[in-house]
Amino acid sequence: MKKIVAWKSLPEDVLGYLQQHAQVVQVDPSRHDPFVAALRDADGGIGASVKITPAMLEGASRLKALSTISVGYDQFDVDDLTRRGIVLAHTPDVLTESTADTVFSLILACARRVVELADWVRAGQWRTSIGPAQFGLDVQGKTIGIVGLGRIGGAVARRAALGFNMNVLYTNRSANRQAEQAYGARRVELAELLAQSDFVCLQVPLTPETRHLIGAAELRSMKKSAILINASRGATVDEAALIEALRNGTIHGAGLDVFNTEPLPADSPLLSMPNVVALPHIGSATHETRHAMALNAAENLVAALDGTLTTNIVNRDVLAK
Ligand code: 8YV
Repeated sequence: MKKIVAWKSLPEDVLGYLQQHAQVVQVDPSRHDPFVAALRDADGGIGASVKITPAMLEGASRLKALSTISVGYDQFDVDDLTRRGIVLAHTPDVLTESTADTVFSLILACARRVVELADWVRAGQWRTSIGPAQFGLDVQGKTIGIVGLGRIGGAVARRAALGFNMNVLYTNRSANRQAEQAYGARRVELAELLAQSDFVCLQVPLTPETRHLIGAAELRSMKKSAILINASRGATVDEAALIEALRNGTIHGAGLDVFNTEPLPADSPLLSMPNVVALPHIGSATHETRHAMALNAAENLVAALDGTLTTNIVNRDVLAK
């Protein structure tokens, strides 16, 4: 029987499904040596949120497939996996809508100061009817700039255009005709997007090209009234430059679901800024979506080990080997 290593706990039914196809060994990824030993003895692996380095795969000669319970795959060295002939599968699609909801939660929370004012009420500060000191900014009718108009970016664009009557600008490697037709989205250069947008949403994967895509110069080129939303990966933004920009009013605020270091250290200056909404990387984190992701990843893994997987493959080149 094939052997699968799981480095994240799985819903019972998903574990049951995997056990119909293989022996499943659950490991605690914080215990490095037993984890690596288990990978050496496995045909496949499934998990999320842990860096899998080439060194960890030395000697894992049976390993044929890894399946991440995420759409992002920046925890893996894809070229190294391809060289080793290991298929990497991921879970796009199933998390698109719930992640776009998280992005919109951040947009609304920042613009209408939801977290700050809820804290203010809880602290017993609401003593007379509110005035301009508690007012926020409109979302409807404003301009949203989406950096990376893939699946999740497209779902954000739909909410923005059809739900909030917003103008949609975007950057992307290729034109997204569907979003242009359905949501009036306009493809522009990053400089124009940053200069024109009231809300700048980062929806790019983390790659060497997107690391620190938004730094001090980009923040300076945004409107003073702009709000930056990041639910992609922390490292797409130069966090030190962002802290500076938020401190000195270069931009108005930020809604962040992702950070340089996660969990966000308790002494991060971001946590003491009223113009920041910080979430604990909840992008896809609903009961329904996380279950769908685990099942999708398990099905991907079983099919990859059978040699029948045709979708959700990160490194297609490996199949040509
Ligand atoms: C989580 C995510 O990080 O899918 C992604 O890329 O960012 C998230 O959904 C997590 O890995 C889910 O287990």
